[in-house]
Amino acid sequence: MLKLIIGNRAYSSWSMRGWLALKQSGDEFEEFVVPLFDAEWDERRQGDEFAPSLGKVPILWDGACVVWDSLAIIEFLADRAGRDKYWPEDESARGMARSMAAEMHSGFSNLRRDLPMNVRKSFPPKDLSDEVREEIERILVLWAQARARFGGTGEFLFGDWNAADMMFAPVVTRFITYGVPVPPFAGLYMKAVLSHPHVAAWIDAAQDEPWVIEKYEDAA
Ligand SMILES: N[C@@H](CCC(=O)N[C@@H](CS)C(=O)NCC(=O)O)C(=O)O
Repeated sequence: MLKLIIGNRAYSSWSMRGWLALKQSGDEFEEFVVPLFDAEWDERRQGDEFAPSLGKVPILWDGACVVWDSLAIIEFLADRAGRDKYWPEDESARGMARSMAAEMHSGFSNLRRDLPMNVRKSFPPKDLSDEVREEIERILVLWAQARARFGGTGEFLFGDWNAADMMFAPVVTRFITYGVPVPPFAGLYMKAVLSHPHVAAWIDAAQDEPWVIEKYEDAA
């Protein structure tokens, strides 16, 4: 059976993406949650199961085959479960969806650093640096363009729920956690993401986790 190793649901945004991708496949899988940065973290990451990614999660094992890194997991599962479950059928839409997923994967480092994911918390809106503001503006432009060009009658970026939405789901939760103001179209999109059953299940399960990482519990 497929096995997915993830970090805490409360804080691990890359794990959330990998887990959403695996849920989308419809395949059964075992999951192992490892508490990020706990007392055994350094020792655990030396273990064979973690070695291929140098300890970073998510990691997907399929028998002896191992795939790490959220975007690689999406592509591996798209090959296995069917591309249409992950990417739009239309070529132009697919090109844009892949580009947006890749830009999320390689970019927005200021946003990721200054607004770490914590799906259990909501803080009062805080002052944002110019760099973070620019990244938020870029995300909103991408969302608006995808919705306008390819959203059709669906609720998601490209109409139906797909890999681009999975990549941006932790951005949606960050916007909620830090009270980032968004235009109405984005508010509707974010509501749809949070209502998606897989996203809702992830956030729900995070509430019961025992682990707390203090540095992510303070909005300062
Ligand atoms: N590019 C990787 C990033 C993976 C990553 O940095 N995961 C974090 C958890 S969200 C992690 O394992 N951090 C622990 C560490 O860096 O030691 C991906 O897309 O999966």
